[in-house]
Amino acid sequence: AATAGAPRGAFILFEGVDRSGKSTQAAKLVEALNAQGTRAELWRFPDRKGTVTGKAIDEYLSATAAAVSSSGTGGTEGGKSGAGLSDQAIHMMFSANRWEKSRALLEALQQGVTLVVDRYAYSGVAYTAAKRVPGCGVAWCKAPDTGLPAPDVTLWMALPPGAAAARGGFGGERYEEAGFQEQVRGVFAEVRDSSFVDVDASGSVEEVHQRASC
Ligand code: NYM
Ligand code: MG
Repeated sequence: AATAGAPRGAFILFEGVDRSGKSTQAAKLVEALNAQGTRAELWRFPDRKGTVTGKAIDEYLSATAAAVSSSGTGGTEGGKSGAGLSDQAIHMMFSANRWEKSRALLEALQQGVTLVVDRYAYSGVAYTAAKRVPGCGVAWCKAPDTGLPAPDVTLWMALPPGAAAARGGFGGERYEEAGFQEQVRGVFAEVRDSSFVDVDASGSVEEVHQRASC
């Protein structure tokens, strides 16, 4: 039940390409909010652990190229059936992953908890549309997320082209490739809406934190 009289928490979203500093900044923002007495929690999507879809998504993202091609011929890679999912199927999985958490997300907000969320539906659209699969344009990509709770603000981690890749540390997951990341950035630019606020994501962790928390 909602805490009587508690003001609704804020839904603060971080979006950006891989290696733009979202996870670091989201964690720091939660820490700062809690330190100033605002109840805040860090959530992230994909939620790989607390969901039915999380395991398939994790298998898909971590699959090697070899595992992907063998699953394409019907192999299941030791039961890792997420590895060879089609572009359409994995898109639905990412969306379903958000829907799995949507009720709990609304309940937390209603109870006055501020949620700082690391990626959400904009990532869903950007990464799939960036693949340029025929029939899977932006409108198609947005459809399954229609009706999800919307963020109050989306902090866009703004970096010049190539800067995120130059930071290095791509972990070898699917999508972590500089050329593809630039396509992803392009779709983000196309789908940004009035919830977006640009945060200059260059410079030190502390500098970006100051910008993200004002
Ligand atoms: N990703 C994330 C998608 O492709 N679709 C989605 O809906 C979401 C939320 O998952 N490279 C991709 C973007 C990332 C990857 O996320 C894993 P993270 O935040 O890098 O762990
Ligand atoms: Mg990543």
